[in-house]
Amino acid sequence: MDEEVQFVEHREVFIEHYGEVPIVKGSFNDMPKNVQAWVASKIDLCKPRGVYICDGSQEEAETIIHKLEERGTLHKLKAYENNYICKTDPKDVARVEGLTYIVSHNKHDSVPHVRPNTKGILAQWMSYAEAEKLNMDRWPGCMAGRMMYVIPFSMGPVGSPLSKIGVQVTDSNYVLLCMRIMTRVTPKVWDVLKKGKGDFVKCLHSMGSPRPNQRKVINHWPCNPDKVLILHYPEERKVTSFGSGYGGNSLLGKKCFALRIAGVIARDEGWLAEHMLIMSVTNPKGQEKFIAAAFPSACGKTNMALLTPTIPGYKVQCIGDDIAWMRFEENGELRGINPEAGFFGVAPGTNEKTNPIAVQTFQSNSIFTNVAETEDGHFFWEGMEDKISDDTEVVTWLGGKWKKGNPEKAAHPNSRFCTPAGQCPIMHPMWEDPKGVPISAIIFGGRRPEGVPLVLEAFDWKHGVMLGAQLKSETTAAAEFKGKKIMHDPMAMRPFIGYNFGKYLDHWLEVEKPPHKVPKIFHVNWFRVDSTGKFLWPGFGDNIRVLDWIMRRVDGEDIAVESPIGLLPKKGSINLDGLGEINWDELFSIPKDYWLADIKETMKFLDDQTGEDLPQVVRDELQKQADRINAM
Ligand code: GTP
Ligand code: SPV
Ligand code: MN
Repeated sequence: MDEEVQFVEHREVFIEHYGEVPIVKGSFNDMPKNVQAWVASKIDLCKPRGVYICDGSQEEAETIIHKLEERGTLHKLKAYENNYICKTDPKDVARVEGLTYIVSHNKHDSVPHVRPNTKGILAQWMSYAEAEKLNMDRWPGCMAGRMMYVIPFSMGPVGSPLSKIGVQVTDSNYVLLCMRIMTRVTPKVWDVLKKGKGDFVKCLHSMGSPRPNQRKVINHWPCNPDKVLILHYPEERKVTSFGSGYGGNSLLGKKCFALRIAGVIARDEGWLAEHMLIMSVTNPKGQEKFIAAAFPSACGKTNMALLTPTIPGYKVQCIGDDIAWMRFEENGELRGINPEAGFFGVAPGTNEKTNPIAVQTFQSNSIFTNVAETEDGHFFWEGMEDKISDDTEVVTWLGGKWKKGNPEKAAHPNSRFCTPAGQCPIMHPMWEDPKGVPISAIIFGGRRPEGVPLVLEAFDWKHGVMLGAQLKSETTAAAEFKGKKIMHDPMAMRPFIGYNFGKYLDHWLEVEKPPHKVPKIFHVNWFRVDSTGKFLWPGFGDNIRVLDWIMRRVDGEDIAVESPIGLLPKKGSINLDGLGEINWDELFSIPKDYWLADIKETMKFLDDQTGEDLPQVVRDELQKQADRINAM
C-alpha cells in the first residue's frame, strides 16, 4: 500500500468532513481507496473551503448553473432553452502552448534531441526538480475560500475496453459544467475502477485565484495569467494545470489527457491517440466508410465531421470532431472511438450555410464562451451578419456596444460553443459503440494558401507517415500566436505530443506490421487561394466531392495519377457537377520551385527538431520525395 492510502485510512473517522473541510456533496467513502488518497492529498495541498463530489446528475447541473448565474459568470441567452454565455478575463482566451510542459525523469523521453542552437517546438520538457519548485509557488492554499469539485469521468463509453478513466479536481464550476458536456461524468466510473485495476488519470486544476482575491477579478472569471502552468507527468499518468480556466488548458480530459497522456499510454499499449475527427460517409450505392482526419486546431475538423453534402445521395454521420483513439483488432482491422462526449467548437464562421448541423446541435443545453450577444438574447459572432439587421444592437465579447459594419470583432476569434454530441442530429448510431468503428482512410490537412493541391494520396503507409510529419498550416487563434504565418504542425499534433516526437513517428511506422491492415493515407487542402487571395475551392459541404474521390480510391478505382509528391486525381475524376467555375489546373498545380524550397525547408526542420531521433524511414521518404521533385 502506498503512503497516500495509509494516510486516508488513518483519517477515515473524518468522512463527510475531511479534517476541517466539509464534504458538502457526495461521499468520500464511495470513492475507491486510491482516489480517496489522491483527493485527500489535494485537499491538504489546496485548502479548499469544502469538497463537492460530483454525480453527473441533472440536478447538479441546475444547482451549479444557478450559482454561476447569481455570481454573474454565466448569463442566460434568453432566445434559447438552457443556453448560456460566458465571458472570460480577456487575458484568458486560448490554449497557452508556451507554458505547457511534459515532466519526465529523462528529458529525451519527452523531447527529441534537437540540433545545436535549435529551439525545440515539438513539446517542451521540464525536470521534476523545476516542476516541484514552480508548483510550490502555486499550489499550496490555492483554493482557499473556494469549493473543490471532484469530477469522476470516462473518456469513451463507460466500461468500453477502449475507454480510460480520469478524475479531475478543480475549483472552477464553469470547468465542471463544460466537463459534464465534453466527457461522461458519472459515479459509475468508481465501480469500473473498483472492479478493474483501479488505474485512473489524475487531473488537478485550479484557477489559481484563492480568496481573498489578490488580483482584480474581471468578468467574474477568476484566473491567474501570470502564473499559468500546465504540466503533464506521463510516468504517473498525471496532469496539473494552474491559472487558466479556458478550453484545452482546463478541460483536462481533452488535450491534456486524451492526447498528451493517452499518447504515452497508446505507445505503451500499441494503439494511437490522435488529434482527429471520425466521420462516416455513405455513397448513393449505400456503401459506408469511416474516415479519420487530422487537421491542426481551427483548420476544419468540426466542420468536416458535421458536413452537409452538396451532392445528392450522400450521407455523412459523425463519430467525433476532435480526438480519435484507434486500435488494431486481432483480425488486423483498425477501429476507432471518440473519447469525448461533446463538441468544443470554434464559433466564428459557423452558420447555417457553413455548418447547419452544428447550428442545430447548439440550440439548447450549451455554453458559449467569448461570443457576442444580440439585444434579443441570441448568440452572435463573425459569420452571422445575415441573421441581424443594420440596427440590431450587439454586445461584444468585451462588453462593448456594436452594430453591423463596425470593424471591430464582435466575438473573440477563438470563441467557442460547448455542446453535447448526443444532441447532434447526425451522430452515428455506433458513435458510442464500445468496439469503435472500422477506419478505412486517414486524412491529413492544413491551411496552405499556396502551392499545395486540393487532395493527394500517399504512395503507401511510410510515405503517408512522412506526409503527416511534414504537415504545415497557417497559425490560427486557437493558441496564443499573433499574426498569420505558416508553421509546422506535424501530424496536427505539435501542441499535443506527450513524448519524444521521433519515437512517436517510430510508433506510427511500427503499427504497419502483420496482421495489421493499415488504411490508405491522404492529404487535403481546402485553403488554397488564387492571386487575388480568393479561395480556389468552395470548401465545407462541397468537401464531400473530395471524400467521394477518397472513398473510390480506397476501393481501388483507377482515378489517380502519379506525381512527385503523391497520387493526384486524374483530371475530371472529382465530381464538380453544379459547382460553376473551378480552376482545376491551378487547384492541382505543383509548382516545382515552391516544392523544392518546401521539401528542403521541411528536411531541415525535421532534422533540426528531431535530430538523431528522426526515423531513418522518414529520412529516406523525404529524400525520395526531394529526388522526385528535383527530377520534375
Ligand atoms: P479545433 O476545435 O481548434 O481543433 O478546430 P477544428 O479543426 O475543429 O476547426 P473548425 O471546423 O472549427 O474550423 C475552424 C475555422 O475554419 C472556421 O472558422 C471555419 O469556418 C473554417 N473552415 C472549416 N472548414 C473550411 C473549409 O472547408 N473551407 C474554408 N475556407 N474554411 C473552412
Ligand atoms: C484545439 O485547440 O485544437 C481545440 C480547442 O480543440 S482546445 O480545447 O482549447 O484545445
Ligand atoms: Mn482540436
